[in-house]
Amino acid sequence: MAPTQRHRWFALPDSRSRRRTAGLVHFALDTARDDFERRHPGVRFGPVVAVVAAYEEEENIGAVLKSMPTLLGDLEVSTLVVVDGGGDDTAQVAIDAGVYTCVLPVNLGQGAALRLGYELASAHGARYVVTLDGDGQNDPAEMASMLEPLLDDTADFVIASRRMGTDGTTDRFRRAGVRIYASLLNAIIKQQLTDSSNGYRAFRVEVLEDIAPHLIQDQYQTAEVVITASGRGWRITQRPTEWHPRESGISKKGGNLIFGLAYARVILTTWARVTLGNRQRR
Ligand SMILES: Nc1nc2c(ncn2[C@@H]2O[C@H](COP(=O)(O)OP(=O)(O)OP(=O)(O)O)[C@@H](O)[C@H]2O)c(=O)[nH]1
Ligand SMILES: [Mg+2]
Repeated sequence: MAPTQRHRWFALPDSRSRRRTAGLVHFALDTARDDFERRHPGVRFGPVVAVVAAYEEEENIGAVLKSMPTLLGDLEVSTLVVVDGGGDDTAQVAIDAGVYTCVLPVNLGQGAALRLGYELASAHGARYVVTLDGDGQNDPAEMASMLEPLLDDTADFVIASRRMGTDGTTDRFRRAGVRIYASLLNAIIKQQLTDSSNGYRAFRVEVLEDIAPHLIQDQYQTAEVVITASGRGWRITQRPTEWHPRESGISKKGGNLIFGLAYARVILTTWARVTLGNRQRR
C-alpha cells in the first residue's frame, strides 16, 4: 500500500547541505577504517584497549603514550590512537610510538573520533575499553585502579573523579563548572557522580556496544555517554584520580562561557532524548 501523506505535514524540507555533510562524514569514517585495516591488517587487540582521541596534540601525546601500560595484572593492554584530522604531526608521533593508529582525514570532533575508537576496539577483540585524553591531563598509571570495579564485577562503567582525587586545574571557573554540571546531571539521572565531565573512563565493551547507536554528540560527549548508559540501566561508579594541567597548548573546546552553554545543552537534550526513548519502549 502506498504510504499516506498524513504524517508528512510537519516534516522539514530535505536539505542538500545536511545530506552533503552526512555523506562527507561517512566518507571520512570509511577512509579512516580503510586506513586502519591497511596499517594493521588482521589485528587482534589485547583484552584492555586504551582509546585516545587526539586532535593536534603533537606536543603532548608522545609523553602520554610513553607512560601507557602494556600489561595490567595478566591482561594485555593495547593502545589505539584515533587521530582526529588536524594539520600537525600527531599521527606520526603515534606511529613512531608503536601504538595502533587510525587517522581521520578531517576533524570530526572528539565524540565522533571516540565512537570510531569504540567500534574498532569492539571489532578487534576488546573486553574492556579505557578512554583518556591525549593532552596529558589524565595519568595512564591510574588505569589499574580505573579497571578494578569492572574486574570485581561491581560496575560496568567507571568514571574518574578529580574531585575525589586531586584537581590540578588553575581555572576556578572550570572547577566550578565541574561541580555545577555534576549536580545538574545527578539531579536528572539520580546518581551521585562527582565529576561526570571527566573523559577518563573505563567500560565493559558491552556497554559501548549497547549505547553507541544512541550517541550523536561530536564534541561535548561525556554527559551524553553518562546519561545514555544510566538510562539503559548500566552500573556506574567512580574512582579518585589526579587531574593534571594540560602539558601544552590550549583547550580546543572554546572559552568557558561557550563550553558551559554547549555542555548544558548536551545534558538537557540527551536527557530529553533518553527519557522519551525509554517511554516509547515501555
Ligand atoms: N577539543 C577537541 N578535542 C578533540 C577533538 N578531537 C579529538 N580531541 C581530543 O579530545 C581530548 C580532549 O580535548 P580538550 O580540548 O583537551 O578538552 P577537555 O580535556 O575536555 O577540556 P580542557 O579541560 O579544556 O582541556 C584531547 O585528547 C583532544 O586531542 C576535537 O575536535 N576537539
Ligand atoms: Mg583536555
